Amino acid sequence: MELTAEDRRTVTFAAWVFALIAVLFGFVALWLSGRALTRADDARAAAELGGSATRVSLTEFTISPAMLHPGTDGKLVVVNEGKVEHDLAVKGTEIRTPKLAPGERAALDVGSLDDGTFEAYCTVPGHEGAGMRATVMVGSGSGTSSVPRKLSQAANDAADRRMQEPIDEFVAQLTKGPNTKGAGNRPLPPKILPDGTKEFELTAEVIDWEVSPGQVVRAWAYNRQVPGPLIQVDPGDRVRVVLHNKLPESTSIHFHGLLTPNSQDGVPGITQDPVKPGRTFVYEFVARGPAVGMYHSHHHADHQVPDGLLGAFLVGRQPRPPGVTVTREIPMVLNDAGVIGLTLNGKSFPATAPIIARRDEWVEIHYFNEGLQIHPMHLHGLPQLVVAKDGFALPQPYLTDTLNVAPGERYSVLVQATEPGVWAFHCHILTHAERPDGRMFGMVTAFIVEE
Ligand SMILES: [Cu+2]
Repeated sequence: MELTAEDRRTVTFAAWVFALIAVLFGFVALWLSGRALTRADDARAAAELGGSATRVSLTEFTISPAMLHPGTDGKLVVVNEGKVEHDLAVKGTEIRTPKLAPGERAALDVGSLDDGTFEAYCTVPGHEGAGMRATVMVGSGSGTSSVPRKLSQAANDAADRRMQEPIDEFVAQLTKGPNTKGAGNRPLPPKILPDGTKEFELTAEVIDWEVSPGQVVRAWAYNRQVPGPLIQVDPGDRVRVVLHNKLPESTSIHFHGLLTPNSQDGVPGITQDPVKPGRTFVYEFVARGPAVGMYHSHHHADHQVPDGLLGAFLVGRQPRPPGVTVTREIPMVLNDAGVIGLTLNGKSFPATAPIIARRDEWVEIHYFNEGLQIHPMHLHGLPQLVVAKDGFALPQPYLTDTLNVAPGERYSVLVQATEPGVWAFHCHILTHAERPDGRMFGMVTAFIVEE
């Protein structure tokens, strides 16, 4: 086959493009291997200079990172990656590296510092003013290790007392009542219409909501509560949900986990128009079940739902194993985002409500994950018998002590209050349950078994 001049130009051009791509790949490979070497170097230096030391880079005129967390050995590896001499010193102490020439490195032992934050800087005149400042964080709050390097007994006792405070506040609820204003999941009685339809009115508006004692946020709520009111109907009931939008933006309600006609699915742009501020929209369907559903916004849902537009919707009840009599059904709505944050039923510990049961009583807990993260819900002392997933009864219920609940999922578990005592009940992603200073918050409550 003969190539025309046009063909040849195309072939030449294609060859050039290939060559260029090959060269680019070559550069990327070189750059990557260079980086890998630098890292290997750093790891070796860190090992030589002391275990898990954290690397600090000095350049003109920054110290990077700006927050320095010493390794578990109390050391920082300081590297001068600039073009002139630098050093690193901790203000108000004798702790400093020698003057480092470009390319030199040294270990800085800050292990003698007490817990807390300290200013670090380069002592070369003018360099601190030009920006070579950083903070050294020792002990609690350190990203490297929450185990303080050095703590006096008094400081340890003070930390223990600090950690006891929210627990005392939680326990005081048993005698003094809730320590925050407002509670969600309050059962919403229906208005029975002449044809037997159960009508529920939901008003969406922005309200003040006390998440934990003194922490008031601007929540997006149904009927002035987070979670919204608990809706319970029976299979076969005709249901009417009247939504009044008093929010500053459009909204809708999606009945998650309930089987509704498509037109009632509540997805603006797909099954309906957005419900504009000031407008009312009516949803109608026949409840099918049993079902463990949720109702929540499906418009700007990324913020409207975690900000509070969420609630539990139960149809009928899950089948129970033979011989088990459940005395109470407890909705447990999990959230982790928006203004409400890490919460159980719209409250963060110590404002969460304890579950109190008499010995040998069976309670049913329905988890609803309305958040953006997974939550392994761990109950101490009392096994959880998982009987339904997303409202579908399991052919073979199973026992567990930690149940992973993903966003959108619902699990129904039965718990028998066999062992008296106060049993911790919390999400086992520990940063969802404890602050960096050790105080419990967020997704923590207690299951209390009384004699
Ligand atoms: Cu969690």
